[in-house]
Amino acid sequence: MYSTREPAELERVLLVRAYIGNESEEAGTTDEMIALIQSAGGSVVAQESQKRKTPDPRLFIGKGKAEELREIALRENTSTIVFDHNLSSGQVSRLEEATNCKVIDRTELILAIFAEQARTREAKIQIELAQLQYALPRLSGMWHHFSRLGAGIGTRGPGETQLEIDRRRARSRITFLENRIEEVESRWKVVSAGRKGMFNITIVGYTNAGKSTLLNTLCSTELYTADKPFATLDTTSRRLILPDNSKVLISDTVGFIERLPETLVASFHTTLDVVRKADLLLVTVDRSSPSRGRHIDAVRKTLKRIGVNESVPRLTVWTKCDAVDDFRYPGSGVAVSALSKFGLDVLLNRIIGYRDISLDWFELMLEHYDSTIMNWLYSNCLVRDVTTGEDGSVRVFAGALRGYDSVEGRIDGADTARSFVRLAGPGNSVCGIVK
Ligand SMILES: Nc1nc2c(ncn2[C@@H]2O[C@H](COP(=O)(O)OP(=O)(O)O)[C@@H](O)[C@H]2O)c(=O)[nH]1
Ligand SMILES: [Mg+2]
Repeated sequence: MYSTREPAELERVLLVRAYIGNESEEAGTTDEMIALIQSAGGSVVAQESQKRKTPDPRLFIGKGKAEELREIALRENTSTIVFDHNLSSGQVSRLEEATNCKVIDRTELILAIFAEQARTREAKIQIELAQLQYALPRLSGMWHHFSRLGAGIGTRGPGETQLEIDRRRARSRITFLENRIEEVESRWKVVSAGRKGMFNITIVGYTNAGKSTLLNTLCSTELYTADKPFATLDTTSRRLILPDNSKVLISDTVGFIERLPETLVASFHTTLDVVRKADLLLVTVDRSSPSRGRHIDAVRKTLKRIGVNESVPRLTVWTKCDAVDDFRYPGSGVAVSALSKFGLDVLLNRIIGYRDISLDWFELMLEHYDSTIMNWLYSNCLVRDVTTGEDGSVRVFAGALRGYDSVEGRIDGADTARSFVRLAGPGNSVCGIVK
């Protein structure tokens, strides 16, 4: 279901999880790991867990357990063990020694999926950088790791060339990639300057929440969607026409996951800029997933980790409501189904509400219809109403997209401008007279 490879090609995997202290298995976490492993081209043939007070500094799990894993791997005919934890390089090599298997930790697994999914140049640069930075302190361990086992999960991307590169070459490749990312960033700055005049919405959420499908349905586009983690690694922005005929920009980006690797957060800094710079975040939550509580928590933590300001408005969008039997209207947020189109009108109207309160509303009186000023207003403001008086004077009711200063600067010295009044909001109440 998650992988496009034939089952025979899937790498047989033994999945290991340790529960530390009073941790216990949370609903959905094992299914998620199975889905991640399938996305990376593996198939879980056996699972093991261990309860421990603290992780063992040498092996993470106990020595006895490691020996047991070696036997299970032999019996199940697998030579790959995936840990649902982040391990130190020392732990990985000692575990490989003890189990005679290739050992992959959570970060390496997620990096492998990203490498597999990367399509654009930007995504490929960012993922290669993340993989190299992760591999650098582990290079000695990896030499033996790759030379012994050849192809498989985690060997795509820089892994293939790891054999012949030494640390120095890895470092110079990192510098090269960092420079490329800077180039991408400067190009992005131009793009984001263009976004300033528009209300920017970014769809965020757990991986597989239905973000790309929502954007496709709203904008009638055909972005790639799939029932697998991390189908999207890039940011795509589209114009969305609202029911009042105004336009906003809406962006879809990479999904989040619990314990998103640090190296990915750092490398995908540019991609994630669209989240930090948004005027409104649509926080999608798969209403049909039994793990939705955990997902909400992971998304909240990730937004904090990537430095999203608390002041950016967030609207919860409950997705896939068609797939829920006992559906009750949620207390807050909007319930939608991209499939049946249920709730999309409510969502669009809520977006209008958020957009409207973000604008600087004003009333401008012109001596007569001044087409130069009017054209400027139409491209820099949301013009809601234009009325012409008996004397030919024109009253414009609009919201500034780039602040009052931009409008005041434009009409300053213009002969036709008779008065300019700042309003408290789209509701017309005056908050100060400027001109
Ligand atoms: N039943 C149902 N499935 C949906 C809906 N929206 C998305 N999906 C499915 O959920 C999976 C993930 O969707 P996608 O948009 O790729 O998720 P993303 O990772 O958040 O971008 C796909 O298999 C979609 O077909 C919906 O409204 N209803
Ligand atoms: Mg997507």
